[in-house]
Amino acid sequence: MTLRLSSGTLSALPPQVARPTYDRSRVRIGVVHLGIGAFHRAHQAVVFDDALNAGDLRWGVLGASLRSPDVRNQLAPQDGLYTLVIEDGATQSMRIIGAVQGVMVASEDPGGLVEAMASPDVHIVTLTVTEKGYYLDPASGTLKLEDPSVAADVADLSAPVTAPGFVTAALRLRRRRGLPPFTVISCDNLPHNGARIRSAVLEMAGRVDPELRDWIAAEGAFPQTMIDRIVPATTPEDIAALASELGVSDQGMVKTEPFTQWIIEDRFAGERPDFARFGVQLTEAVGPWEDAKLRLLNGAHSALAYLGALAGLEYVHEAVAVPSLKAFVERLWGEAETTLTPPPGLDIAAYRAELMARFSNTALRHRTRQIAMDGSQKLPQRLLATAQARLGAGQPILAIALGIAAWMRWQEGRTEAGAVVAVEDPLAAETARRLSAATDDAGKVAALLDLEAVFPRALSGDPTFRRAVTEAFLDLRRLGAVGAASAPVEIAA
Ligand code: CS2
Repeated sequence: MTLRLSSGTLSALPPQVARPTYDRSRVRIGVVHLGIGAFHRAHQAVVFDDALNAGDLRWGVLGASLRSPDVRNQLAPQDGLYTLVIEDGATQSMRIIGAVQGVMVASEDPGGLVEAMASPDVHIVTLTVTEKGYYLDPASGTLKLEDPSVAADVADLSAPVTAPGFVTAALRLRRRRGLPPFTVISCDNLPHNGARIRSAVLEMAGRVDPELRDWIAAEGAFPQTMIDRIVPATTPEDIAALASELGVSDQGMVKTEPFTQWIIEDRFAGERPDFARFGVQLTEAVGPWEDAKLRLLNGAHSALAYLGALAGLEYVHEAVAVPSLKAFVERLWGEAETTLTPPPGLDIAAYRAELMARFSNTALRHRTRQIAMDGSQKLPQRLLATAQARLGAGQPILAIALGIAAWMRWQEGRTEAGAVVAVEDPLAAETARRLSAATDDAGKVAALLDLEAVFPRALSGDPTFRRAVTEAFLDLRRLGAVGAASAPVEIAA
C-alpha cells in the first residue's frame, strides 16, 4: 500500500519537491479561512506559507469548509500537508505547503469555529465561498434576508450557517471579549468584494445588535481584493499520477498554473504579514484591476465555457484551439476593453496575450463545465456590466450578447449533440421553469431576460440589448456554438 503524505513521510519525498523550512509545531494560527477549496490551497495559503518560510510564524491557517467534510477528510490524515503542483505543459514543479494547521467542518461544530475565529492570535479571516456563498442578490448586491439560511442566522447567531453569519458571530464574540476585529478579506470573484461582505455583515449585525453594527462599521476592515490563479478541480487521475511520482499518496493535492496574482486594498484592522515581500500588491485602488480581471479573464472564461460545453469541448485549452472560438474571445476582449480604465501598470494588450497563453495551457485540463457552474451568479459582473457600459456609450455588443445567449442555451440542460447535462446553478429550477413555459426561442430569451435576480431592469428593458441577445440565441440554435462564434451578425446599437 502506498504511504500517505504526512509529517512522518515528508522526509521520504524525492529531493526535487520543496517542503516547509520552518518548525510546524511552533506555528500560530493567525488566519481562519472559510471555504477551503482548491483555490485557497493554491493561492492565499501559498502566500501564508511564504511568510512562514520567511520565519514569521504568526500566519498558520485554520481552514473551514462550511458543509462538506471532504477537505477535512483529505487533509486530517496528512497533518494538513498537501502538494502544490505547478504546470504549464513544458515545466512542472512541486512544493509541499505546510501553512494549513487544521481543517474544521463548520456545520459539525459551528460554535467551535466561532470560538477559533475569536482567538486573539487570529488577525485575518479570508473567504472563498463562491459567489452564492455571500447570499447576495446577484443583480443588486443586497443581502437576501428572505433566504432561510440568512433568516436562521439573523434569528440566532449561536450556531451560524452562512459565511456572513460566521463572520458576524465571531466579531460579536471578539467585541464581548474586548478584542479588536480581524480583517475580513473576501477572495471571491465578486465586484467590490470587500464592500459586499461588509454590507452583508453590517446588515446582519444590525438586525442582531445595532451597537455591534456600529462597532464593526467603525473598527472593522474589509479590504477589496483582486485574486487570480487558474485552479482546476483535482481529479483522481491527478492524484494517481502524483502518487507514482512522489511514492506517497496525497489526497489533498492541488494543481495550478505558474501565474498568480493577489492585489489587496491597503486597509487592515490589525496585524498582517509583510505581504509585499511575498508578491502581493497593496494598493488604494483595487477596482480598476478587478474590473479588468472580471471582464477580460472571467468574462471570456464564462463565454467560452458555455460555447465550448455546448459544442462538446471538455477543456478550455481545447476550446481556444478552435479558430472561431479563439477569434471570438479576441472580439469579446475588444468589446470589453473599451469599458475599462486600466490601472497604472496594466498593459491591456500584454494582459490579453498572456491570458490567451494561460487559456491554452494544455497541462491544466480546466473543464468547461466547471466554469459553467453558477452562471446566474457570475453573469452580472462578467458580461452584463460590460454590456451595460457598451450600450451606454452607444457601442455594439455582438460578442458579449453571444456569451449571454450561450448561458441561456446552457440552461436548457442539453449539449448540441443532445447529451443531457445537469445545470449546476442556484437558479437552475427557476430558469428551467421559465424555459419550459415559453413557446418559442424568442420567448425563452424574453423569459430569462426578465429574471430580475440576474438582469438589472436598466439592461433587460433596453430594446437593443434584448434584440442582440435574441439574435445571438437564434444564431446559436441555427449554427451551433462554433458556427455562431465565427459568424457575427452586425446589429446597430
Ligand atoms: C473561473 C475562475 O470557474 C470559474 O468561474 O472563471 O475560477 C477563474 O479560473 C479564476 O477566477 C482565475 O483567477
